[in-house]
Amino acid sequence: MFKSDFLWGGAVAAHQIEGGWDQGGKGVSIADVMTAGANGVAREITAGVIPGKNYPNHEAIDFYHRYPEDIALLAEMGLKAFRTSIAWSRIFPKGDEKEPNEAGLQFYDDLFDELLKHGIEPIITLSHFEMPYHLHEAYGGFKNKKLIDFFVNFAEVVMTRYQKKVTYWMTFNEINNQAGGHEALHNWTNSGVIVAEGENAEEIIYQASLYELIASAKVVALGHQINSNLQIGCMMAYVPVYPYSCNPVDMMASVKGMNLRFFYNDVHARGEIPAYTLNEWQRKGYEIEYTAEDLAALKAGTVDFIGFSYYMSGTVTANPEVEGHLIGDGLKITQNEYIKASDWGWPIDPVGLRYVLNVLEQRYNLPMMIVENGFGAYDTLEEDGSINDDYRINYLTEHIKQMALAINEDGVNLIGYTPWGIIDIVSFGTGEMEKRYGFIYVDKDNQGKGTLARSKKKSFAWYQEVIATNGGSL
Ligand code: BGP
Repeated sequence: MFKSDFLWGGAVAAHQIEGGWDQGGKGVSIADVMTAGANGVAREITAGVIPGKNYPNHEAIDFYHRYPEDIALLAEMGLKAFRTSIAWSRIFPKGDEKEPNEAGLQFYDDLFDELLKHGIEPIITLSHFEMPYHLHEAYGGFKNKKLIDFFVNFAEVVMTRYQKKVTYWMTFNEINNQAGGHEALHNWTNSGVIVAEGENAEEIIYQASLYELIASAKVVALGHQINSNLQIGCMMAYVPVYPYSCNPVDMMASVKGMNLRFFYNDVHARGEIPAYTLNEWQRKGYEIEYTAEDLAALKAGTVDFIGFSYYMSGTVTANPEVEGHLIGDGLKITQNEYIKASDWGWPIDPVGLRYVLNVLEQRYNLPMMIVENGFGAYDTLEEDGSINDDYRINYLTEHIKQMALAINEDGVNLIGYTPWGIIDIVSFGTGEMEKRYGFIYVDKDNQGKGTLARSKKKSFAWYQEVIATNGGSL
């Protein structure tokens, strides 16, 4: 079953939970210029902070001031690990300074001490869609090779400072979400790049991503020099791509779709740009720049573990007659008749998680951590204040059962599980508060109104029991 030291935890990201966006000397991050959207409506990204606009991350759930109370609740649930990110712009407000901001460093010292006091292991993402805004504005984000040094410098400062408090690190959150260069929001927030009209998004994002991958590899190597106990991983979004039919052309479409994800993971874990990507660049005439030294850096900085998010699966076809939306190279994402979707249209597929664990085990043979998984839903607050989120409990139960099968029957090496949004936070995709993932409810609505009071949902006691029995209660 689950190892005795299995890391049962919960996950969040700094910009979605902290608030205090301009406090303690913090600079503006790219997440701070994202206004609220809605279900099905993308967030607006403004050029700088415009007074009077609704920027949900500015206050978020005020974890910046309330973290002792929140961590006490997480400890009561029995959490062994807590994944969050370090807001880069708390440490380097503009990103290109020489000296870090001591107040920002102190905040995370205090936060990690509070977690450790309760026996909760911090798991830290270095960059979770929250690059200092200045690095986007003045340099164009990771389009610019200079960003590598800024990121490595940031990582060096925090890894040196927290090496005794934090063992598990990840470099870029969901780095592969930029694959194909078709999702403007992700492009912007992950690599800090905006693609102008008429530019080839795919080529630009490949270049920016490669610079991120080089930066990531340098940080892995540097982290090991700082302290050989550090475990440094990557963080990938895994949406497995199924073939729509057993038609061989659909099967090959799924291979191509999976390669869009594997590219990033192959570089992180094998330290080489895979042949299918090099061939694609050549075929499409992309002039991606890198040096022999960069390739050596990739080789010298392969990851210790694979962190990934899993929410859903996708289905792809190469058949022009099947309806769906094009994702490039003639591939179309289409409906899967065997799978239902959430209110936000996210396909719910627990077995897909077992499939991903198998594929990754066979491909990389590295320890794995599921660092995001969860069910975004509208919750109903009953008159007595309770929230009966059986839909969330069901979703999580089914996914954990598949994890157990992957461990027991398939022999995968899974070391931890940190469900997403363990406490209600701002949704990344929509900026809404009411797309809730938490086991702890936060009284705040989409307009920003509410007392911010915390209360336990039904899932709180359920997860407490799962952890207490090491998964035995399922
Ligand atoms: C992932 C991100 C998270 C997160 C989650 C849920 O892509 O890493 O930051 O928010 O998805 O997405 P959403 O908040 O849009 O429901």
